[in-house]
Amino acid sequence: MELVVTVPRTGWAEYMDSKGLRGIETTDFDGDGQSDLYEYALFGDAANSQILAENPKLRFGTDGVVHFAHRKLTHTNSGILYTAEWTDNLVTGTWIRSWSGMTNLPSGDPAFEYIEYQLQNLEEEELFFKFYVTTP
Ligand SMILES: [Ca+2]
Repeated sequence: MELVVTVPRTGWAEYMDSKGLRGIETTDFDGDGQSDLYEYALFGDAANSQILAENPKLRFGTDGVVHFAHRKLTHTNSGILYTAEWTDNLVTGTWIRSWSGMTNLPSGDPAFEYIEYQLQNLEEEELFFKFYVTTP
């Protein structure tokens, strides 16, 4: 008896095939300064240097709430992990993944949504944000 286990392909694997990419996350196939993985994860085109990924957006609301938003693939098995962190001190602070709130918003493209994180009631004079996309 032979047992064959088929692992479902991720959206990242499908994307690499469709674009003719080499499958190395840090490769910049089209030479535009953005990695193939970053472009796939954030609405860019890894095979077209004219279509760059969309960087996260930071907005300070008049209500004192800080909004940090990024695009996120809606693919159920995208093969991408999105991590957003903040700290109030780059020397002595720790990077925090806990936010006051998080909202899913439509992006206008069915392949993506926006994830918006909120921070409120903070007394800090400075805030720093770190964002990265990785494979699991
Ligand atoms: Ca690129």
